Amino acid sequence: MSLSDDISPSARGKVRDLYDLEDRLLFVASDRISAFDYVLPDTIPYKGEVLTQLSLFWFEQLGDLVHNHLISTDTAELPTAFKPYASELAGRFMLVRKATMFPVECIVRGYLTGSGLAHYRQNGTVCGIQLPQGLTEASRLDEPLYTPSTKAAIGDHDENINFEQTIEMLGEKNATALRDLSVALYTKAAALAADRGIIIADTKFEFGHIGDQVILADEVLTPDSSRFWPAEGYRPGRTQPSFDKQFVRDWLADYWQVNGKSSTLPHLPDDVIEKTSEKYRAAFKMLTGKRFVPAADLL
Ligand code: Q0N
Repeated sequence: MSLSDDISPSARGKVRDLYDLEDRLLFVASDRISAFDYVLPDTIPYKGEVLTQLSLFWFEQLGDLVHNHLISTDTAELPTAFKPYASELAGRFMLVRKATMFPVECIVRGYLTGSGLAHYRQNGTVCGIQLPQGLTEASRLDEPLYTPSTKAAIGDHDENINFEQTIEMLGEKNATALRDLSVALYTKAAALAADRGIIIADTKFEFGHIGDQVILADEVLTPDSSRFWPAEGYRPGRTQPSFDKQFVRDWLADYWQVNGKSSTLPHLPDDVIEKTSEKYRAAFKMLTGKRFVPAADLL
C-alpha cells in the first residue's frame, strides 16, 4: 500500500510529489535519485527524509530573512485520507501553504560551473552579467550571481533569463524582492555551510506569494536543489566531486563506458546505494551538527 499508487499526486517531480489538499498542499520527498538527468531504478534509503530534515533546518536558520510555506510536519495533522500512510510519510512530508508561485527559478551561483560556466566561456557573461576574464571550472565568484531561469515554453528544460526579463514577467517590485532575497538567503547559507566544510556552489529557490506576502516554497538548500562540494580538496580548474552523488555518477559513467548506453538504466550495486545513503546523512550531520534520526526510530 504505497501512497502514490493509491492517490495521484497533483504534481510529480523527478523525486518529489505534491498532493492537493484544497486549502493546503502535502509535499513529499521520495527516496528516488536522479543522475545525469535520469531517475534511477533504485531508491536511496532515507534520502527523502534527510532532505526534508535539511530543508526544515534551513527554514529555521533563514526564518529571519523570509516567510516560508511550512505549516506542519506532524502526522497527527495529516488529512483523514492520508492517515493510513502516516508511517510511509513520517519524516519526509511537509504540510505547506498553497501559494501562487512566481514562474521563475531563482538561482544563485557563488561558483562557476555547469551551464553558467558554459555560457561564460562562449560570451564572457552569465545571464547578462559581465564577468572578469580568466575564470575556470569551479572558480569562486567575488559576488554571488543571481541567474534566474524559467521553464521553456516547449519541452521542460529551463531557459536562462536576465533580470530585465524577470521585471517584465513579475513587475519591478517582485523581481527585485526575489533577487535580493535569493542572494541574501544564499549568502547566509553558504557562509554557514563553509564553516562546516561544505561549499554550496549554487542553489535554486522557488518563491510564491499569498496576497502580498512573499513566501519561500519547495525544498531549500538540499543537495537536490543545490551543488554541494566537499570544502576539503576544493581546487578550481577541475570538476569538483559532488558531495552526495559522486559514487553514483562514477559507477554509472564506468558502467556506460564498459557496456554502452542502452535504453534501460542499470540497478546500482548495493555498496554504491549504501555509501550514497551515508553521504546524505553525513551532509546532514556536517551542516546541522546533529545526527540524522530516521522517523521510524522516533516511534
Ligand atoms: C508548487 N512547485 C514546483 C514538488 C515540487 N507552497 C506551494 N504552493 C503552490 N505551489 C507549489 C508550492 C510548493 N512547494 C511548487 N509546484 C507547485 C516544484 N514541485 C514539483 C513537484 O514536486
